[in-house]
Amino acid sequence: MGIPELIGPASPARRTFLKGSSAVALTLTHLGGVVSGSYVKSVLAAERKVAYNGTQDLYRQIWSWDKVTWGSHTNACLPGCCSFHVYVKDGMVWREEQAARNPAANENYPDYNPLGCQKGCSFHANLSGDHRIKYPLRRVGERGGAKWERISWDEALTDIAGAIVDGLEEMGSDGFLLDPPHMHAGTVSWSGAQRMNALLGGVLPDLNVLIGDFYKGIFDTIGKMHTGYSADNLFDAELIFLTYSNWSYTMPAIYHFLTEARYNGTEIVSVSPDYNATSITADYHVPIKQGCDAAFWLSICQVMMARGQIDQAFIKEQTDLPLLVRDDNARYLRQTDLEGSGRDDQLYVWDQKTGAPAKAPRATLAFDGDPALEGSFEVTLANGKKVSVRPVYANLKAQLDKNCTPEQAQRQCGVHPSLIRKLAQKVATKRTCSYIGFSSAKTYHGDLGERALMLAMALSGNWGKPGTGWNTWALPADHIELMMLMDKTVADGGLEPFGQMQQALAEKLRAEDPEITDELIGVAMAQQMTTALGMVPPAMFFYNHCGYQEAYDTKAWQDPALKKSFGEYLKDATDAGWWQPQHLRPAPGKSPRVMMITSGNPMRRNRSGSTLLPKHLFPKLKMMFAIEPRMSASALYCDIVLPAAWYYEKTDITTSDTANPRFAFIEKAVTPPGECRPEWEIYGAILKRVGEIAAERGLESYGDHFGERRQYHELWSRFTMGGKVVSQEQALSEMITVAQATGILPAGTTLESFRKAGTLQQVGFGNGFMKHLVASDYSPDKPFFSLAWHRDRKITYPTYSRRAQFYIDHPWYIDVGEALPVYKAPPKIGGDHPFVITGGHPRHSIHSIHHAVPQLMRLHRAQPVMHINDKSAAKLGVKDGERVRVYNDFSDFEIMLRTSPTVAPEQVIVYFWENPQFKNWKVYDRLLIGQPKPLHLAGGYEQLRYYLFNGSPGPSTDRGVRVSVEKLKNS
Ligand code: MD1
Repeated sequence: MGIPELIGPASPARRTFLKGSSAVALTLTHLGGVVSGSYVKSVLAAERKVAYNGTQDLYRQIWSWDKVTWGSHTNACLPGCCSFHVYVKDGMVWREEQAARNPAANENYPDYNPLGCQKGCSFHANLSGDHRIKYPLRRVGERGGAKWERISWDEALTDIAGAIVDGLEEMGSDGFLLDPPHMHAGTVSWSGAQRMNALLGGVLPDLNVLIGDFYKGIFDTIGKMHTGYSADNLFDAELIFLTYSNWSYTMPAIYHFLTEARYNGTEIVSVSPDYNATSITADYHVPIKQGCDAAFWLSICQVMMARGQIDQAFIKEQTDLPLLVRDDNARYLRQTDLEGSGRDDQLYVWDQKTGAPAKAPRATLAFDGDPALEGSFEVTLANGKKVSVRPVYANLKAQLDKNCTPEQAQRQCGVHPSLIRKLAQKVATKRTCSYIGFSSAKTYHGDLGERALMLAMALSGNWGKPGTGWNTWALPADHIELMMLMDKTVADGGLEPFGQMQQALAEKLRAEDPEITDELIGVAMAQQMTTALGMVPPAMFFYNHCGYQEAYDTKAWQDPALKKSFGEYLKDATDAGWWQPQHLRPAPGKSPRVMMITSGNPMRRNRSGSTLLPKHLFPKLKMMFAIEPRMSASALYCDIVLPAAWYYEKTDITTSDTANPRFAFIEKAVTPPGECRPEWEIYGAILKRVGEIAAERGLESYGDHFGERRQYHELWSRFTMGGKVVSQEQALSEMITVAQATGILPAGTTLESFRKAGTLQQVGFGNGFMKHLVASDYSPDKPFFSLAWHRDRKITYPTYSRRAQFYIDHPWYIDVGEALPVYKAPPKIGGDHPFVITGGHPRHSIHSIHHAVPQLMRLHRAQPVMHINDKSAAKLGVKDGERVRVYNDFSDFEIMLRTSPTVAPEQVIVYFWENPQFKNWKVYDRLLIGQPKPLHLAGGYEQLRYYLFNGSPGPSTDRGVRVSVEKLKNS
C-alpha cells in the first residue's frame, strides 16, 4: 500500500443499524452506481452494518476505506499509464479515481492531469461482473457449445501440459502456437507469455502487424515506424492535423492538450469521412472519401511545389528528393552504374557547385555541395553508355502537376480545391504536427496516404523540431523484451550475453559496411530477437494455416495494378529469399497442435477470424486453452479456460508510451476471487507440469525449428531463471531491475521505491533499438518529439538511400506504379457493394473489456449498433433503432442502426463489439476479410525487411471493405 495518508477515517464512532429500513434500501439503491452491487445486497440482507444518521452518513460511508492503493489499467490503451487511487473496503474494490499526480514538463506547458477516463473510473465493476471466471473450466460437449465443468488446477494443468508434450512430440516446436498476447494482462504477463513461447520454441504471429497497427507507409519512407511525441508537444504546434482518428473517443485522457493548444492560436484540422466527435471542435473538417487520403496530401504537395513554398534546405539534406534517377530504367543512378563496381546502394546527387554527379554521403546527411532539385543531366556509365538522369524532385513535380492538382484531387477524394489551397498555404508556413490514427494502418492503400502526408511534412520541413512530427507508437521496452529472453537474473549476469551479442553483431556488420549506423545495428539485433521469440508475419500464417487463401487470392479484391495473386507473389518473394523458413512457420507439412490464448481475443480481433478459424485452424488443434479473467468470445471456444487475476488483483506496472512518458504502479489491492492466479505463475506451472509429464513418459527432449533439441526438464528452471523468479512480484521486481539498468527508469528504482512513488516518469528510451528509432534525446522536463538526431546531428535514416525516401526503386514498386507516392482508388474488397464500412475504437470500451460494465452500458444502447447517414437510411427504408442485415460477397451479420447526419452518405461505421453480443454470435468482423496488400511482400531492399512489429503485409486492412445493407423483415 503506497499512500497511507489517503486512507479514510475509520468506521464512524456512532453506529446505528437500521435493519431492512426502506429509507436505507432506497438510498443504497441510488448509490448503486458508485457502491458495488454486492455491498448494497449485503446491507439489505442485514449482513452488514451501516452507520446511519441521515443520508449524509451513507455518502460518508462510501468515502471511508480500509485502504487506498495505486492502480492503473494495462488494457492496451494508448497512451495509458493513467495513475489511479483504488479504494478498498471489506476486501472489495468499490471505486477508483484519477490520482492526478502528473506534473507538467515545465512551467511553459500544461500538465497531464487528471489522466484517466470513464473506462478507468468504472473498471472495478468488471472485477465482480457475471462474466468473471473464477475457477478452471473444462469444456463439456462441442467446442463453442458454451457448456463447462469446474475442474481443479491440477486437472487443468495436467490436460494442458499433456497436450503440449503430445504436440511437441508430433510436430516439434511448431506444434505450439501462442496467439499473440496484447498488453491487457499487464507488463509482467506480456513478457511472461512470450518468454514461455520462446523457451518452448513455439510460433507467435506478430501482434502489431496482426491487429493492424503497423504503418507501412511511414516504414517505407524513413525505414522505421516507431516515432512519436509527448502530448504536450502539441502545445508547440501552430497547426495540428488529426487524420484517421477521433481523439474525443480514443484519447479522452490527453484530449485537453488539443484544446489547450488552441489558446496559442493553434488551428486544428480533422481529416475524416464522417463529421466525427472530434471534427465538431476542429477549426476545419476535411470531408475525405474513405481510403483516398493520398489524393488530398499529394495535391497539398502539388500546390506547395507550384508556389515554390518549400523548405529546400531540409529536403536537400534529409530526403532522397535530390537523388538522381535514370530516365532509361527508372532506377537510381548507382556506383555500380558509374564505376562498374562498388556499392549498389551508393547513390548520387547532381552537385550544382561542380556541375557533376557527386556521391550522396551514406555515413552522414551533411553534404557540402549544393544538390540540384530540378533539371535533366547527362552522365556516362562505366560501359560508355550515355544516359539522362533527373533528381527525384523533378520527376515528382512532373507527376504531381500531371495528376494531382486540387481539381483532380477533388474528383478523387471529394475535398474542395479551395480548402486544399488554403490548407497548403498553412502547412507551408506553420509549424505543423500530425496525428495519424491507427485506422490508416488498417486501410489497404493507407501506406500511400502516409507517404503522401510525410511528403507534405518534408516539403515544409515539419519534423525533428518542437511542435512537429506524427505519432504512431514508441515505447521504452528493453525491460520487457529482455525479460522475454534473459537466462539469468541481472544479479547473476543475465544482461551480459546481450551486451556481448550486440558487440559481436556490431563488429560483424561494421566489417561489412563501415558506414553502418547504430540504428541499423539495433535493427539487426531486433531481427535476431524476432527469430528467438518465434515471431512470424501473420498474413503468411493466416494464408498457410488458417484458411485465408481463397480470400487473399481473390484478384477482384486487390489493387488491379497487381498482376498476380497474393499466393503467387508470396511464392516469388520466398523464392527470392526475402522470406525465410523462420518467417513461414509452422513449416510446410506441420500444424500447430496446441494454442494458448492469453490476453487476446482472436475470435474477435482477427478479421474474418470468427468465420475462418473454427473451420480451418481449430480442427487442427488438439488443445486450445485461454487464460482469462472473463469469458471472452475466444475463451468460449476453448477446451480449457484458466482463471486469471485482473487489475488491482496482482502487482504490476504499466508501459510508458511517447504520448504519456510515465509508468504507473498497480498494487495488489484485493485478493483475486475464487482460484484466479497471476499469469506469470500460470505459465510457470504449465511448464513445470510439462517437464513432469515428459519425465513420466520417459521423454528427455524434442526437436525445435532450428534443428536443435530442447530439454523438457529445463523448461521450468529456465523460465524462472533458476527458481529465482517464480512469483508475479519476483518477476516485476526483476523487470524493474532491468528497467533501471537499461536507463528506462531512474537508477536505483526498486519494486518498493516504485510502489511508494506510485508513478514514475521514464528517464530514457533504454539502450535497445527503440532509442535509435525515436532518434531524439529524452528529457523529463521538456516535451518530446522524434527524429531530432537526423535533423540536428545529421545521422542517416535506416533506409536504402540512407535518407527519408520518397522514391522506392524496388522493381515491384516500379512495376505496380508505387515507386513514388501516388493516389490509387481503393479496391472493392468484399465485392461491388454501395457502402464502405469503417470502424474505430469505441467511446465506451477499450477493446472488448468494458462492454459489460453497467455504468457504461447506460451511456449507450447496450447492444451493437451501426452508424449510418440518416438520408442513406431513409433511402433504404430503415429507421433509427431498426435492425438490418449487412452483407458482402464474403459473409454477413445483423445489427441495429443508429442514424446520424454526421456519417458520410456512402459510409457505415461499426465500433468494437464482441461476438456474443450479436445474434448467433455473428460478429461484424466476420466480413472484414483484412486483405493484405501483396506489394508488402517485397524485400531485399534495406527498409523492406521484417522484424518484430514491423515490415510485413497486414492481414487487417478492414477499413473500407464494401458492404450492402438491407432492412430485416421482422426488425
Ligand atoms: P485484443 O483485445 O488484444 O484481442 O485486440 C486488440 C485489438 O482490438 C487492437 S489493439 C486493434 S488495434 C484492432 N483494432 C480493430 C479495429 O479497429 N477494428 C476491427 N474491426 N478490429 C480490430 N481488431 C484489432 P480484446 O478484444 O479486448 O481482447 C483482449 C482479451 O484480453 C483479456 N484480458 C486479460 N487477459 C488476461 N489473461 N489477464 C488480464 O489481466 C486481462 N485483461 C484483459 C480480455 O478479457 C479480452 O478477452
